[in-house]
Amino acid sequence: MKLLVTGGAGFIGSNFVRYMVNKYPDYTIVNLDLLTYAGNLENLKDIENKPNYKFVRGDIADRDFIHGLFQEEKFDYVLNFAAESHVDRSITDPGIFVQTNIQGTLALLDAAKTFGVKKYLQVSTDEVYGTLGETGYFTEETPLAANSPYSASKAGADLLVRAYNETFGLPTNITRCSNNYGPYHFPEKLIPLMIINALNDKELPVYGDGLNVRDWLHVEDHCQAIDLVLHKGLVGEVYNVGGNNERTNIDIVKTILKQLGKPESLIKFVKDRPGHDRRYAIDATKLRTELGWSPKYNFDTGIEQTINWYLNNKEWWENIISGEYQEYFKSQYGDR
Ligand code: NAD
Ligand code: TDX
Repeated sequence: MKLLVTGGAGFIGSNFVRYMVNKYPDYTIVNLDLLTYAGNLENLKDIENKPNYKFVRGDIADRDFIHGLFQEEKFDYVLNFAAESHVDRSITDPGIFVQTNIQGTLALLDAAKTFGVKKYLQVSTDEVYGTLGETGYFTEETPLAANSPYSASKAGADLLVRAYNETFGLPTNITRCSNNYGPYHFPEKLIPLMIINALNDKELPVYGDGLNVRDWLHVEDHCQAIDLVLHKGLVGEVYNVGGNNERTNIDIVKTILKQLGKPESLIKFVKDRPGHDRRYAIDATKLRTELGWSPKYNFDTGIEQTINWYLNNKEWWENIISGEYQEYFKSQYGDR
């Protein structure tokens, strides 16, 4: 079996590549990544020399390149993780989100249709469903109601995937996951940003009142869910993935400060994110009952391990925050 994993140098993609390379020595895993600011081959140092792993640098939205790659490699499965993934960046520069997330998905779908694959799996997000109030959960039947340019681009991509299944009979699945956390999470996102700022005794910028709720899932549990959907998911179906770990942002920040022994005076409430979704919560019943998925991490131990990972891998994140990312960091939060 030959798998194309796009975006395999990013946070979730690199965790997934590692998981698959180790679990399936007989599969060949081809990691295609453009290495944007978020792509980092350091994430894969421990497996880069494995015989069943190969890296290719390229853009999923480059149609000629993608066509050529499919022609040459004859993939059995395609898993599309590659995306512009940060909501705040989509507010300042939506165009690249349409380019990568929609045009890139279209180029992959066209190549999969032209050359034929056993399955095309699109890694999507719960953000396509919009926002919840105090109660209720997103199911696979919840209407799409994206609120940010990021989630709108992911919803557009999901509809293209659906259309390629309905119109052309391409065997597809879509997974929609809640917020992931764990090792190699890029330091622009809430959990790693807060850990790193706290370690550096810098302010922790909490948007609005800090009471927005996210449903946290350990990245390894997400990888296991994708593996299940790839092998057992019914063609054409959507599967929600979520850990039933709802936490307010301020709770997360306080948990981090407590474990690191840092004072809550570091917390700074800042201007809210425009269009900030209030609450996400996933109903993953379909994945649990139909495919037998069950997450192995409980949030309290998962977050403790994750904080320890950042403590033990200082060099990894110091390299990131001293590079190009620093400029973006400054434009968002000032030179602190
Ligand atoms: P990430 O930003 O850490 O990684 C994205 C990767 O895609 C990077 O390696 C980047 O170099 C690569 N990439 C970007 N543009 C590319 C292009 N044009 N061609 C090839 N590669 C390109 O993102 P992540 O958090 O790992 O998210 C992975 C996927 O999971 C995304 O599709 C995202 O929408 C989805 N998702 C993420 C979360 C989460 O909590 N992080 C939750 C649900 C869904
Ligand atoms: O500095 C911050 N302060 C803050 O209060 C940052 C970066 C975030 N926040 C808040 C905004 C959100 O309510 O924390 C919450 C989480 O924010 P992000 O880490 O930016 O994640 P989110 O916007 O929830 O989106 C993430 O989960 C779904 C991923 O980035 C998406 O790619 C995924 O689809």
